[in-house]
Amino acid sequence: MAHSSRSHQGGGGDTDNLLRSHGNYEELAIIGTGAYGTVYKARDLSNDGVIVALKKVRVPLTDDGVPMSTLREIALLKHLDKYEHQNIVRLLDICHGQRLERERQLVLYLVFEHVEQDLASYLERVPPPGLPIERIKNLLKQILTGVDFLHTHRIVHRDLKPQNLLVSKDGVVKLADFGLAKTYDFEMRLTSLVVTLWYRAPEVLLAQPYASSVDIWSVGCIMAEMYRRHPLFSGSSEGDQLDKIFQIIGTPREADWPANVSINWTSFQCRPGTPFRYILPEICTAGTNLLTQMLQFNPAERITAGNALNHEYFKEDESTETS
Ligand code: 0RS
Repeated sequence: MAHSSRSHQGGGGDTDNLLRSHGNYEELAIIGTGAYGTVYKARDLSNDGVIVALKKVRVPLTDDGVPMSTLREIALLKHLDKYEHQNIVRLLDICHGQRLERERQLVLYLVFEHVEQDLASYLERVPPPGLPIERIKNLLKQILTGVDFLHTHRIVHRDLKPQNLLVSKDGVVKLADFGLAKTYDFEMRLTSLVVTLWYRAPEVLLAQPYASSVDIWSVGCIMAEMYRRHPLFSGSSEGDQLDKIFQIIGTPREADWPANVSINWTSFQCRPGTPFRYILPEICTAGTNLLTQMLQFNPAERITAGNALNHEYFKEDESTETS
C-alpha cells in the first residue's frame, strides 16, 4: 500500500493510508507564523540535509478521526503536485506528528521545497526608479499562470499577497499558502494575528459569497504595487479598506451594492474614482485596460486568469517599436 502512488485515493478514513508517520527534520528558523500555523526553514536529515520549508498545521479531530474534508484537501494537494507546475511551490511530503487526544487535534507536517525570497522583500530591495516594465510583465505573467492553474483545478487561493508569492533565485514566481488549513477561519479568529486586508476583494470585505474572481482582485492589487512599490489600498479596517478602494475605482452605484450586507452603501462617500494613469504614471494603455478589468467591483465583470494571459498587455513589446 505504501508504494502505490494512488493509495491516497482509497477511502481508509484514517491518515495512516495517506501519510508517513514522521520525517526527520531539523528546524532551523521560523519563516513565518500565521493563521495557518507556523512555517519553519528546516533541514531534511534523511535527505542529505536539503533545506525545506516545513509547515506545521493542527487539524481538528472528530469522533471518526481526521475530518473527511481534511483528507480531501490532502489528496488534492498531492494530486496538484503531480503536475509539477513551475509556478506552484512543490510539496515534497506530508507527515503526521503526535495526536493531541485531549485537545482533539492532530499535528500535520507539510514539507515544501524551500524558496529563497518572497515578492514583498523582492520589491523592497528593488533600487529606484523601480522594476523595469518588462520585469513587471514577466512577474505578472507568472503569477497569472499559477493562478490560472489553481483555478483550472477549482482551487481559490483567497489570500494572494506579495508575502506568499515566492521568488526563486532564477526569478521564478511560485504560489504558496493555498489549500489545506484555509478552512480554519475559526482558529484564525482565536489567534489575535493581524491579517492584511490590502489584497481582499470588496465581496470578501462585505462577507459575500466568493469565487475564483477574488484572486484576480488580489492580482490587480499586486500588479499596481509592482509599478508603485507601495500597496495600492492600505486599509486599516474593512470599512477603511473599502473607502480606499472607492477613492480609486469610484464608489459603486447603489444598484450594484449587494443585498444583506452589514455595511450600508450610504456609509460611503460618493467618489468619482481616480484614473490609474495618475497613480501609476509608468503604466501603458494596455496595462491600464488590464488593471481596470481586474479591479472591477462586480466580481462577475472581472477578467479571468486565462483571459488576462491573452490580454494585449502581454503581446505588446513588438508593437511599441514601430513608433
Ligand atoms: C517578515 C513576515 C516575511 O520556502 C520564504 C518560503 C518564505 C518557503 C515556503 C515554501 C512553501 C510556504 C513557504 C508557505 C506555507 C504559508 C505561507 C505563508 C506565507 C508565505 C509562505 C508560506 N516576514 C519574511 C519573508 N518571507 C515571508 C514572511 C518569506 C521569505 C522566504 N520561503 N516562505 N517566506 N510554502 N504556508
